[in-house]
Amino acid sequence: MRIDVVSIFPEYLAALDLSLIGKARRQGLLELSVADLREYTTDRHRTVDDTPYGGGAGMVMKPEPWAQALEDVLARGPAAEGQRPVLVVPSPAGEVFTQAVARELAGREHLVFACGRYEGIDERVVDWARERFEVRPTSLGDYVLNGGEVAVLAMVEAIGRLVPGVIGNPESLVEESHADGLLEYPVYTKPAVWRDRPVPEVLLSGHHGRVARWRRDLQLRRTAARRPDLVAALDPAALDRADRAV
Ligand code: 6GU
Repeated sequence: MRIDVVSIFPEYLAALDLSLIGKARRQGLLELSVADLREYTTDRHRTVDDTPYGGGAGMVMKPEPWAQALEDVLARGPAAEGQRPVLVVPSPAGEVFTQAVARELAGREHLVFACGRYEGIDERVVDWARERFEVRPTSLGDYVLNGGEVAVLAMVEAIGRLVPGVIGNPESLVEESHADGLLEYPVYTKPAVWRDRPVPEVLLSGHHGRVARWRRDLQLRRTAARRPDLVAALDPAALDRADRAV
């Protein structure tokens, strides 16, 4: 998979050299490149923003540097084989990024992230880009960040770990939160008693069936308590099938 990020703060993305995602890059599983939007300006001050038409607070990112940067990304990307690259535009006004979106994007060959700052990017860039990319305005959730960079760190990590080969033990992807629409069960390790708190007895029983039933019940109770919205979205038939299997 190839990932391009365009930002006026490329240093923010340095964290993608670390940990599992950094290792995947060094192994050639992910090809990740970060471009500085200011490299695509032509004036002496390397201007990327201007005042909004119609008035109002804040500044808007100018269209021309974005078009130059995205054209460069297209020119250097993998030769398109039918599939258009995906252009993810991080924005609190986007569609919410979920594990399902992460799964979908993990299957694509070329992802481009356009990090806006200030009040956003001139909307004509988005319209222009729709002729060249599959454009996805995407939000992490209902709160406001100062720019897309931190959101891109989160999205690239969530997507990158789903790319085959990036996680050593793919079994760990099966049992984690959101894999089956439920939250993860609680986990414990040694010692068996810590500061007068014992590990739940069933986990020491060696009885795999009882352990699986206990974990499943805690997943259901935890999800109902913390995320009733997730419970409402579950398919009851699939839930019954899964519960008969445990
Ligand atoms: Cl993706 N961008 C910004 N600027 N703020 C956000 C966000 C994204 N998701 C939630 N808040």
